[in-house]
Amino acid sequence: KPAILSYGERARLHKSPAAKALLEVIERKKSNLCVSVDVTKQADFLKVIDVVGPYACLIKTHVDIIEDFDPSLIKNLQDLSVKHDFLIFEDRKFADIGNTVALQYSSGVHKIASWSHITNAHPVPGPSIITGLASVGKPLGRGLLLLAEMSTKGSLATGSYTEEAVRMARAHDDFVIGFIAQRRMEDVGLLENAGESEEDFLILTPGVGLDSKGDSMGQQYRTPEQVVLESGCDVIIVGRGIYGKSDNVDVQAVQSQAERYRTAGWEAYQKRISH
Ligand code: 5IU
Repeated sequence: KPAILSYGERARLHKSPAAKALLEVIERKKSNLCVSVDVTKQADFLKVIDVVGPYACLIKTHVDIIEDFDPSLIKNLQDLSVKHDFLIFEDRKFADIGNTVALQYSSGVHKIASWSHITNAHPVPGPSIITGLASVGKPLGRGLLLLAEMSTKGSLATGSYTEEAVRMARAHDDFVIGFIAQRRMEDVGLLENAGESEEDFLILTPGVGLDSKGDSMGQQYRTPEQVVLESGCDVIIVGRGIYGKSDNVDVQAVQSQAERYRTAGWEAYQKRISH
């Protein structure tokens, strides 16, 4: 089995500008923590991001849940991304035909492609969803993650669905930089020369929590150690475990949780590469 490369080594080898930038920031900040900020007011959104920014390589957004959205939010988000040195991932989960997703990605109120370094898509429509999104995102140096698995109870993204997602990504690795998944995908989808090819898909993993096993709506949590060390994932995605209850942002608590998850994620990675 080949040795596990460090994030920094992978950054040097990667051909995708988006993947390279993410791997570089992970190495530079010693953080494989992506903070998911699912809050509904601009002020809370920016406050949480300003507090967690120093500890995160990536901030994951759902821009469509912000009820007082206006375009200044994007400018403020971009300013925070420069101030704290993180990338932006709009968790849009595109799922329509190529022509429609290209419009949803480029246009509308949110113009996601103009500010989000990374976005994601369900593979359910087939490869045309990738070519549709790539027509907009590739010229901008963006990267796409395919949803190969989900963290929720009863997810249908398993077995041959996950395998087909991996095959689709392999056929479009000029734009697909990785997967939302719960484990590494090297052995999925029958790669004949597993471990010998130059492919390097990033695995970003939601459903991460240190104090809870799940919520009342089907979410399931695993610890950073299970996700990074045991399952070999690259980036932990943490939401409520860090920002808690969004209606009352406690800056001290949010900061200490961000620090705690960042440390847990990085220690799990250091154990993984030293094995
Ligand atoms: N998310 C998941 N599971 C998945 C996928 C996305 O939780 O399989 I794909 C999103 C949903 C939410 C964040 O925005 O990741 C997790 O938030 P919490 O850490 O608060 O559960």
